[in-house]
Amino acid sequence: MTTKRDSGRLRPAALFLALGAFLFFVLVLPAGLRAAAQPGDGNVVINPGFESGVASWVCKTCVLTAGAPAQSGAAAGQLRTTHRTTLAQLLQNNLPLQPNTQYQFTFWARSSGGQDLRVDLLRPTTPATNLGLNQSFDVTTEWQQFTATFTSAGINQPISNARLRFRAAKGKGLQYSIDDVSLVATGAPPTPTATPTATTTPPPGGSELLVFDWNQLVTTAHHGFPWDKPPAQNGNWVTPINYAEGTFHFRAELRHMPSQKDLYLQFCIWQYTSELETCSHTLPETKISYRGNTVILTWSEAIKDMYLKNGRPLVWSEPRHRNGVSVKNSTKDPVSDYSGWNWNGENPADWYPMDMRFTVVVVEKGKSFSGWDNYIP
Ligand SMILES: [Ca+2]
Repeated sequence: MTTKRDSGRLRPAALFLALGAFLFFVLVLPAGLRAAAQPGDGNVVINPGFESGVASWVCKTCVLTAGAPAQSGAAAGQLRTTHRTTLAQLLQNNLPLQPNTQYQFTFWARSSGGQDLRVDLLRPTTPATNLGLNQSFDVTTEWQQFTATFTSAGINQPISNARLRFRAAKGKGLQYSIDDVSLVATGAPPTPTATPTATTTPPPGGSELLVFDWNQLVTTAHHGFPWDKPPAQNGNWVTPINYAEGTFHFRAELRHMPSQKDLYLQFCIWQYTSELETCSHTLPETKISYRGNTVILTWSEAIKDMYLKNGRPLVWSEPRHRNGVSVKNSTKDPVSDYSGWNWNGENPADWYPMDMRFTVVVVEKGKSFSGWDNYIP
């Protein structure tokens, strides 16, 4: 039914496969293809090398095609300006961005007459907010790689609607080639602001605990299991307050992911490493249908009703090992490369980075929940 296999342990077979894949990438694939073929390297730009045509890119006052000459792979973005005075713009919208985080931005470009490019990153509000990048690059007739390092600015929480914008020089019929666009966080995002307990107003009677509050990107480096080890709330849940027979309240806020999917976010707690495991159920009403806009879903489940691995309950008076979320696809298989799952047939680049907030509150046995307003400002 739920997490069938031990999700925390990498089996020898999986290690062997991973090593094989690594050697394949390093020894067999030529360097040009390698750059284009690595999904999930933390790059938040979709279709960064124009190998999927012009998908996810928008051209204003210009014509955009994908084709030769390419810096890597089979294609680059080929942009031709179409107006004498209005600057052409190449855009990618709805990028996730963390606040106050160091990013590295790189791309390859050339232009037919050595005309330059200006690149900025903005939030398309009215007025627009610059997000820390606004720079002109000295493009020439030869392919060159350009790099800018910046710290994201102008926001104080993660957003999923950043806009990357290339602006061409003035002139009609200018020809640019752009390839391998990359925007990668190189610094750790700030600690989620809503860390358990400290900033939260205690509810009447003190019968609730903020158990888990993931509020950042989930990348392939999380292997489909963003978790918290050891758990933030790791005390005795039997006495003096009986949370063990209480209820978990879940709130999922999925802000952005690279493609439109139906999915489930399942909350699990593991104990004694992975010997004991309990998980919320992936019921039809907990299905999240991401169609490009933020989805917020709340639900609850009594702890005693949750799935138990091998039917064995956790020992709630003792500390737990970790808790976290299992990202599952529409057939309820983990989108993970742990345990030899190999992403269960999914392309990890369609899933990660996933910008989400997942919050869990436990309510004492017999008490009612004070509501999400106490936790989500
Ligand atoms: Ca390319």
